[in-house]
Amino acid sequence: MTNYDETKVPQYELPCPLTCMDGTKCITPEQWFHVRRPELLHLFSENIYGKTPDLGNPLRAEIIEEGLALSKRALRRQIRLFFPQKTNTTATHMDILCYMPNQIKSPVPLFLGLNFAGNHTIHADPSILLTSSWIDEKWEGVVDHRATEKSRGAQALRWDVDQIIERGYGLATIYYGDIDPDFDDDYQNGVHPIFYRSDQKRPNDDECGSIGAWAWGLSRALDYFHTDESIDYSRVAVFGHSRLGKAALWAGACDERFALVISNESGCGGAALSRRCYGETVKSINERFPHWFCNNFRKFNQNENNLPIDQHQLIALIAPRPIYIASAFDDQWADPKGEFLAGLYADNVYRLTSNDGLPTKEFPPLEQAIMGRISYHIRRGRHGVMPYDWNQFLDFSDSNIPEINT
Ligand code: GTR
Repeated sequence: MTNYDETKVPQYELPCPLTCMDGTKCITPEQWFHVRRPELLHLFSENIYGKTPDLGNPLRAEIIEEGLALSKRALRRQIRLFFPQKTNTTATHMDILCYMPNQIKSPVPLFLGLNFAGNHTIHADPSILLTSSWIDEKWEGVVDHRATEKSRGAQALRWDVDQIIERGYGLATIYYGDIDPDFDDDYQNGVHPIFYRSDQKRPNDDECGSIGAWAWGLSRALDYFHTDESIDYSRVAVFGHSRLGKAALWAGACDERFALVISNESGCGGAALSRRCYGETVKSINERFPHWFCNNFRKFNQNENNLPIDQHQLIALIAPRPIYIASAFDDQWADPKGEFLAGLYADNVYRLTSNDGLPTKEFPPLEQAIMGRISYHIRRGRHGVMPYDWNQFLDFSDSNIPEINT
C-alpha cells in the first residue's frame, strides 16, 4: 500500500553528508572534496546507480544538419555522436538537437536535457530528424514502437524553446532511447553491450542500469560541447524531468563539468529521500523498473534504513554548483516534501563549499519559489513540466550562471 500519510512516515535517521566513514567530520572544503565526496560517489555507484565504465575517447561527432529556425531567431544544429561498435551492439548513435540564439554571437550558455519520445517531439520544426530508435507506444504518433510524422511537436508544451532562446540560452536535447531503450531486456540493447568486457553478458550487480547509461550519454554530449565554439562549455546546465530528472541528478553528481543542475519531479531514486517511504518506494520502483538501477539497489527494498546513503547526499554531491529542485502538488507519488528535505539536508555541504545554500528551513507555500544556491518550488498541478517551471529555471539560471564563469 502506498503511503500518502505524513503521520505514517517511519522514524528515520539520515546519514550525515559531512561525516566521513572513519567518523571524522569535514570542517574544510578540502576534506569534503578529497575525502567525503569520493566516498559518497563510490557508495552511490555501488549501491544505487551502478558504476559506469570510462571508455576513454570522446565519441566521434558529425554535424548532420544545420539551418535557421524559429523565424530565424535560432540556429538549429543536429549532431550525431557515434558509439564505439562491437559485434553484439545494436545501438549505433545518439543525435543531439541544438537550438542556439541567432542574435548572440558569443558562445552561449545552454540547457541540456534528455527527452522521452524523440527530438522531433520537442518542437513542431519539420527539419528535426525523426529517431529510428525504439519508442514507447504510449506516446502520441508512435506506431510499432517507431516515430511517425504525427508525433512532431507532441511534447512541445514541456519545452519552452522560444522563451529559452529569447532569454539568451541555447537548448540541447537527446532522445533517451537512442542511449538505452526504456524497457527491461536484461541489458542486451542500448549502450550496455558496449560497456561489457569480452566475456560479459550483462552488468554485474554493482554496474550501471539504464539511469547510469542515460547519465553517461549526457556526459558524452558535454564532451562534444567542448568542441563546439558556439556553446559555452563552462556554462552547461543539465535538466531532467521525472526518470530523466534522476538521470540529470546522477549526471550532475558524477560529472563536475556540469555548471548547474535542475531536477523536475524526479522523486524516488532522484531528489526524494528514500527513508521517508512516502509515495513511490525503493521496492515499488525496483519492481516496476528493474532495469533502472543497479541490482544492488534491490537489497534495500523495504530495507531503506540499511542504505549507507540517502538522496540528500546525492544533492550534496552537486555542491557547490547551483541546484534547483522542483515538485508539483498533485505529484505526491514523487514525495514533494521528501524532495524539499533532500535539498535542506544538503545545505551543510553547500554552506561549507560555497557559503550559500537553501534560504529556508520551512516547506514553502505553493508557487513561492525559494531561490538560493539550492532552490526549490512546489507548483500547483500534476506531474509534468509547465511554463511555471521553466520561468523559475530561467530566473534561477540568470542569477546563478554568470557567477559560475567568474
Ligand atoms: C513513474 C515512476 C517515477 C517517475 C515517472 C516518470 O512511473 O514511478 O519514478 O520516474 O514514472 O518518469 O514519468
